[in-house]
Amino acid sequence: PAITRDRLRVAIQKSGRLADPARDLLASCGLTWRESRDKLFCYGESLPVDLLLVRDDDIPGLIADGVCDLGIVGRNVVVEYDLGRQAGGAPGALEEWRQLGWGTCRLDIAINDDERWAGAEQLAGKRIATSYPHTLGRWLSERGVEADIVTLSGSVEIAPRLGQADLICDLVSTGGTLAANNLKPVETLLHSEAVIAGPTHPLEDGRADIADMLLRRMDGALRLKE
Ligand code: PRT
Ligand code: ZN
Repeated sequence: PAITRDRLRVAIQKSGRLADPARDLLASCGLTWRESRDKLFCYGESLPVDLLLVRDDDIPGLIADGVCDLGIVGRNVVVEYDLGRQAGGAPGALEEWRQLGWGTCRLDIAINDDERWAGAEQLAGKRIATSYPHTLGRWLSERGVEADIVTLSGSVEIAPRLGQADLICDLVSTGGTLAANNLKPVETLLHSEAVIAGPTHPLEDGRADIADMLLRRMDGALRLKE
């Protein structure tokens, strides 16, 4: 069913690493908004653009379901979501409409720092803890390696010490957390940054023009920062 709306709805992270930069970017596009009491929905005052403040993991699904039109979210979350859909036989639903250049990190394989790394083949039969089972699964299958993926929603870095896994696949920025857990990165599966995620199809009704205007302003704001 076609959803008709004359206002654009943008999903951003409610709190966390991407929350403040996302708000700053929208503010630099001239958007002002009123926060509702539940702080979930923000009505845009200066432009017909409303915000939904959610957990980052919920952003891809909100766009895929047409509840939101665009989202500001890490590529890692977008890729994992679309690979999960494809694993279930559905087509991918999301595209990167813009790359924002911040929120950068890598999705890395990390092993105990006293172990030698000889390549992906050595992962055969190993237990790998991760919050990114689909992204890891694709990487392993591209290399013909069969390993046991242990999906954890958090605290992935301590899984080897707890005996839950032999090694991990997790996000890394400075590498400090890996080092503190006696782990070292050995392979990078994905280079990530914050992106504007949108549907694979163009927006309909008045939302297409609003999105064009917002993205033009964003491009200007991003260029000014360079
Ligand atoms: O509550 P909600 O679900 O919305 O938030 P969240 O806890 O899932 O996400 P959040 O706020 O931690 O991260 C949001 C996004 O920021 C991620 O999806 C990435 O796109 C991006 N990002 C950038 C990172 C990091 N850098 C990062 N370092 N996300 C997580 N980390 C973790 C890393 O895994 C490690 O555990 O931060 C820790 C510190 O990293 P080091 O390498 O600097 O020690
Ligand atoms: Zn999250």
